[in-house]
Amino acid sequence: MNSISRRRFLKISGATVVTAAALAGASKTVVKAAESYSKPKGLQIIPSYCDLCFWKCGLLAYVKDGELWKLEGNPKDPLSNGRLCPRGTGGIGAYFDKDRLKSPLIRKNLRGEEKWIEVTWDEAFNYIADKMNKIKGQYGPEAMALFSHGIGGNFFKHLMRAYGTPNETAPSFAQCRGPREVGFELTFGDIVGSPERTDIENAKCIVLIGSHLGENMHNTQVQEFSRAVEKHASIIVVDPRFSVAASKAKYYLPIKPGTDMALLLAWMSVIVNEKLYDVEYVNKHGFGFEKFASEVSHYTPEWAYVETGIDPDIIRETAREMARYKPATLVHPGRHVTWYGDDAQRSRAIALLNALLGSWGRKGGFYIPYSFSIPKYPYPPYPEEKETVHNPDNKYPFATGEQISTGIREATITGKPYPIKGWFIYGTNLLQALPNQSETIKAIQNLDLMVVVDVVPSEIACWADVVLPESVYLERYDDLNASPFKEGFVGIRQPVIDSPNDQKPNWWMAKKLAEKLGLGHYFPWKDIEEYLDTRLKSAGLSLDELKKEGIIKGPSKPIYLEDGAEIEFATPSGKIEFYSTQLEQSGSDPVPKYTKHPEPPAGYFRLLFGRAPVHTFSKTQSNALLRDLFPENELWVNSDLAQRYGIKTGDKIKLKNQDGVISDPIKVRATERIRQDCVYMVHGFGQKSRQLRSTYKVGASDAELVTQYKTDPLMGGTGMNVNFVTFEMEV
Ligand SMILES: Nc1nc2c(c(=O)[nH]1)N[C@H]1C(S)=C(S)[C@@H](COP(=O)(O)OP(=O)(O)OC[C@H]3O[C@@H](n4cnc5c(=O)[nH]c(N)nc54)[C@H](O)[C@@H]3O)O[C@H]1N2
Ligand SMILES: Nc1nc2c(c(=O)[nH]1)N[C@H]1C(S)=C(S)[C@@H](COP(=O)(O)OP(=O)(O)OC[C@H]3O[C@@H](n4cnc5c(=O)[nH]c(N)nc54)[C@H](O)[C@@H]3O)O[C@H]1N2
Ligand code: SF4
Ligand SMILES: [Mo]
Repeated sequence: MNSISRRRFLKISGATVVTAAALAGASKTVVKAAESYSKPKGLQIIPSYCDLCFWKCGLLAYVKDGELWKLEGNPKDPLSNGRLCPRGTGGIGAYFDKDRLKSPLIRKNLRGEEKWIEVTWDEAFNYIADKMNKIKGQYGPEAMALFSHGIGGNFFKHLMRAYGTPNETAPSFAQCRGPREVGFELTFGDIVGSPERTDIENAKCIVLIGSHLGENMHNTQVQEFSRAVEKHASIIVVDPRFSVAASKAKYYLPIKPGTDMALLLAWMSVIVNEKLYDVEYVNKHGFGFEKFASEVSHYTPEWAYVETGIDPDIIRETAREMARYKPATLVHPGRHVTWYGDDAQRSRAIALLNALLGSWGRKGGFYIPYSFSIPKYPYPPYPEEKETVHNPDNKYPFATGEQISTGIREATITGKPYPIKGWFIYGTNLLQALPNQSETIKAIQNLDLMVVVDVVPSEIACWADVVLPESVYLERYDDLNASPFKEGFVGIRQPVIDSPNDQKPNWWMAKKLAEKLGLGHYFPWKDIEEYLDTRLKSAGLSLDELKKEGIIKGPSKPIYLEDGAEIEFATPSGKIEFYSTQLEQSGSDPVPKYTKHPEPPAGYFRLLFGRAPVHTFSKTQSNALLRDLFPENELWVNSDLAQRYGIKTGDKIKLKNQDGVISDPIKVRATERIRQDCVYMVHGFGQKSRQLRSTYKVGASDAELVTQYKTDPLMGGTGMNVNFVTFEMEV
């Protein structure tokens, strides 16, 4: 098969552009307020960066006679390389979204009833400031917690620190890449980070363990993957589902879900026992190799076969294939790795496999990233803070500075170690993103204040006391983007069009609220241009130039060891820890071990979920351009299984999980491309906000069915692939 690749990638983007233009044409009736602005004549091309996901690709917005026309990649931007992904191209739909929030709202009746009173910004800020002052007086400032995802949260993070709370978190860590960062840090003394430091383009062998690149559409990675495919890189895909990436693979390993650790251990045993590892690299940089080798050498491919269902000969062959191309073999670390609760150890096993192949710091493996260093704004010091509540008694010994979101939720429910009475939520849909919705709702019911800043009436906004409507990314400035990458650069987000109604940007809200709270001196700048100008000047750069170009590049540096890049292993031994004394001291396994995970009971199937190329989590379903391309999610069911149950493609069924939760109806997609012990759906659908008319109960919600989760004992991440569902036929 030859699906994705550059051609398909372009085809999808192309289709989106056409629809975008059509929608822009039909827009005049939608955006009434915009008519009153005096629109500039002619074509303007304004650079900015995308926010359809958090990758921050540089874009060029084409505005014709004052109307948004189209979005393209900024050729100067190293992340987009001049091309946006299909979601980014469809970003115009966020501006035209008919369900957008238009003015601040205050709750009228009970939480979750979705009855609102429209208020002015001043009224909204007075209400919030009054409640925040009361919370501070009664419980202390630490009783407020901030949940935020995306760069737009920066000014609220600053506000909350100024107010005096240390509690700040996001589901994009402990429900996403957290375990990976901990597993890699324990091994190499450094995290993978975002954008991932994966040199996909130069890899000669790429191993994808569940990372479904091509459906998971992080632009740079997908472009690099297409180029690697064109250069005939050897691709090994491990996935219970025949993903788009699997269709590019030389080896496809349809693993039994939850058994990847067995495969990883067997691969390492083959590489160690056959002495296929990078001996020089391991001798030079490794610590505790002998102890590690003697532990892993017992895991034979025959043993792993029983766990994983993968033929032992294929395990040997793929291990040798990886070794053949070392160090240009990239065992991709994945991103959404919160699967089974032993995820930090599984990620550590992936790190160790890469260490054996010598790929950390090497071309075609993991490069050494750097960013353009732009000094922070010189703010006054923050007040002294209490300890956070996310990890009481250091229960999770390797929890990081990125706090555990479910830990903050737990403290909100129990009031321990101290009460949390206010949630400020920016750009994160906690009902879709956190496991076990009923715990989230229980926590919400304990709050004295809940504020949601969003662009649409999302599911989480339904539960808020105050909803603040934000301008979409095309209408606002945000903080500078200086992501760590293969080259240093700084990118700007700037408005390309006015907000159609009374929406405001985050920086404005944070500053105004600070003033109401008597914290105005923490926002000494007049407006964000002054803030950006100050930061850029201190790096010797010009705001005017950045506004014109969108991107300014910094001085270049080598990024591979072989080119003279410096690498530091910030582990206790100063080396790559094949054997981890830190883990040993904490009473955990110093070398990863295999844990068997419970299997679905008879008549039940493991619920798996992932991404569609044209949607981001739960945030793009109401975007008409993207909805056009992928209106609702489907349930992947193995064809034989479907036949046994008498269901076929196109039928609508409901799912019931092990706790009796029943989903909304979802269309069946009977396919050979998935194992019989699991079913699969795209995340983000089945939303329950009535005001979000275009998405209300469209498709089914995986989040609703994730009532069980397994917490990672090392770092507190929540494994969510541990739910089982059965089919409910009558719809
Ligand atoms: N289009 C689009 N792209 C995105 C995003 C988006 O919302 N939309 N979100 C971005 C973000 S933040 C993240 S974290 C990533 C997530 O993307 P990834 O990190 O690639 O993926 P996951 O969601 O963990 O994995 C889903 C894949 O894992 C497989 N899988 C499930 N269980 C197992 C198992 O036990 N073993 C193995 N080997 N495979 C398994 C599923 O069949 C599926 O193919 O995507 C990023 N890219
Ligand atoms: N069941 C389940 N849970 C998951 C996942 C899964 O696949 N399945 N994936 C996990 C992963 S990998 C991640 S990273 C997290 C992601 O979790 P979240 O970060 O919570 O992502 P979304 O669900 O897309 O929520 C984004 C919210 O921001 C709003 N929004 C969009 N644009 C703007 C804007 O410009 N300004 C403001 N203020 N708001 C905006 C959207 O309307 C939406 O309400 O979820 C995790 N949780
Ligand atoms: S990957 Fe796509 S959606 Fe994400 S920032 Fe880049 S273009 Fe936008
Ligand atoms: Mo994520």
